[in-house]
Amino acid sequence: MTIQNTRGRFITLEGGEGAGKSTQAARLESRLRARGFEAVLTREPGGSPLAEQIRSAILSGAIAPLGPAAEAVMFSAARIDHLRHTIRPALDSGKWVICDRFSDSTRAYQGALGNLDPQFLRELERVTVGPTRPDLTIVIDVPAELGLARARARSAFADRFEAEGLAFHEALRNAFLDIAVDEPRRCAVVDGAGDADAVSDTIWRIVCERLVESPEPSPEKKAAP
Ligand code: Z5A
Repeated sequence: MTIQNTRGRFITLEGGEGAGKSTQAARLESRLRARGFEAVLTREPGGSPLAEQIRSAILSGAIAPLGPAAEAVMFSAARIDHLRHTIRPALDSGKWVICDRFSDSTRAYQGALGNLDPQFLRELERVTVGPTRPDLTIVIDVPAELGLARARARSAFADRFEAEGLAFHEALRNAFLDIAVDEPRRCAVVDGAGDADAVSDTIWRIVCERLVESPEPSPEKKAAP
């Protein structure tokens, strides 16, 4: 199978808690590397030294009392540093970037669930991300109960968002599915409830199909937000 590699590709993985994003991001990176592609695996919030410091502040819950607008600004500040120091340099040198969460998480967590003004979020995303939009976003979809059970089995400690109740996580799931419906050329929804090998095979098939046969940026990417 031939994958065009004239420039770096930017793939993001999104979804609720315990969907399997980190597991699948690592597998995708391995598959790309095994085929000779240079790939960078990174995450949000974080992915650069300053962004990792901001991550600690947000996930500790220290920012939460300031409300969702302040959290959105903090995630965006981390994203600006991450884009500047990690994502753009990698893409510019022809590497593939696999990012565990990106701006759709701000849209879902702070936007949909925080009830922020959509115009404010669109403008924040525009100044934060600029033209560096994902070529492909994999939304890993699992029932909220399953995702939470996986997250809790992995760690007894619940961070800022894991501590929210089931209704929050069901609404979160719907927010990610809505994003995928709005931008079908950029997004692909993958059922994450199966075993990790099967999910990985599905993601790999989508990456090959979308990035081999449609090497140009999608219309949504050119136009958004
Ligand atoms: N956040 C935000 O609000 N706004 C933003 O703009 C951004 C983020 C960027 C970051 O937390 C938090 O920040 C996040 C959103 C918010 N909310 N929380 N909490 P994080 O980085 O610490 O964690 P996360 O991004 O939410 O990921 P996660 O919940 O840790 O899960 P995951 O990456 O989707 O899953 P995983 O680590 O790959 O797997 C979880 C467990 O399930 C693990 O034990 C695996 O071995 C197991 N697993 C994975 N796949 C399978 C399958 N297929 N079958 C069975 N078991 C599996």
